[in-house]
Amino acid sequence: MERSDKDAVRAKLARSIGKEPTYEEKKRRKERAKQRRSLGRKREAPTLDDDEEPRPGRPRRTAHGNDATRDGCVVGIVRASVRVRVDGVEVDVAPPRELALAIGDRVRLAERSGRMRIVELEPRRTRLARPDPADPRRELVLAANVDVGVIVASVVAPPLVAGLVDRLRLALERGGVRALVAVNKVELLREGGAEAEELDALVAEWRALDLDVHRVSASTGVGLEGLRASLDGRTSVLVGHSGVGKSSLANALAPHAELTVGELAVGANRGRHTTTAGRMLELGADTWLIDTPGVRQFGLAGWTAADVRAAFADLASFASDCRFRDCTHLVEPECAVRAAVERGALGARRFESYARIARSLASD
Ligand SMILES: Nc1nc2c(ncn2[C@@H]2O[C@H](COP(=O)(O)OP(=O)(O)OP(=O)(O)O)[C@@H](O)[C@H]2O)c(=O)[nH]1
Ligand SMILES: [Mg+2]
Ligand SMILES: [Zn+2]
Repeated sequence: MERSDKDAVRAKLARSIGKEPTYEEKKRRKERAKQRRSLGRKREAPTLDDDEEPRPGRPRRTAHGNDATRDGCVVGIVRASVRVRVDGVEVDVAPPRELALAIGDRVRLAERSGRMRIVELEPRRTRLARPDPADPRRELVLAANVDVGVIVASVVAPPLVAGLVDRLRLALERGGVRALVAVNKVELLREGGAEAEELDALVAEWRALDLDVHRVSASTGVGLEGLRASLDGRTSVLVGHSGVGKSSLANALAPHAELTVGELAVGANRGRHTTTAGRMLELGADTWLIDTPGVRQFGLAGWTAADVRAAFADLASFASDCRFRDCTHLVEPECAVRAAVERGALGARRFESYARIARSLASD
């Protein structure tokens, strides 16, 4: 390279880091500002908590300016980019600054300065959300626009945490998502053992509450056909504690998925969380599955005591006989719910799971 060339490159670099914008750069910036203004006018400020119900047949908002826009679905999110499926192809785009996206979000893309950018977020039809640990008044959406939430638990390693299943179910149903349970690693159960009996009792309890339960094993394939059938033609999300086998199930269900499972990342300093970002996979025609990172706890911030009472419909059916109309069933005298537990009309475990959640509300 000639010396003068190098000088020219240096001068260009100096300009490009903002010291002295070139004429072209000034023109480009002006153009971008104009696009941002027109975008701001036309967009109906999508937000994280957009509660607007999608209206069937609602006419599409007009495209921005003369740009061609494309509809896509968010299938993956990592810190530096968002993966969007557009017309059957996955593209990586920059995360928009003003929108917090979730896997499953429907977005609109447009070309901006030669790159595809997300310019609009469609209202979410359903959602699985939890409070942001950093700011419990804010919600983090784990998955959007899903039909089914598969609560994955494992019989042993890690042991089944019934309370987490309850909480996930409440959060799913509140977000408009039908919950079902997949109990994984069933091949590890010793037949007739205490754990097997314990599981039978829990499963009976869940089924009595109209919760579909599948006993499965990602390792042996047991029960996968039944689970697969209940996901057919729908979009589903796998949720549950870390290590229960969500990614293993996704791999077993999706023909070409190669998600990382447990062993490979054990020992990493963040503990056992193998999956660190959600991912949407194609299981078949119109059938999609989202794998999510494991949750340790699942807070229900934003829920009132009345919300929780209403969510436990089986308890509520006894509550009309409580002495106090706003009885919490925890401490009040002449409580018909606790009386029902005492005479065996209401499962003690079911009551305990209610009581645990009701007591913990303040600490979420
Ligand atoms: N015995 C047995 N082990 C399983 C089964 N399914 C998964 N595992 C093992 O359980 C461990 C955790 O599996 P993952 O699929 O990574 O669990 P995960 O729920 O995705 O965990 P996170 O990504 O951390 O949330 C791995 O060692 C798997 O091999 C099963 O059906 N039987
Ligand atoms: Mg995983
Ligand atoms: Zn009561």
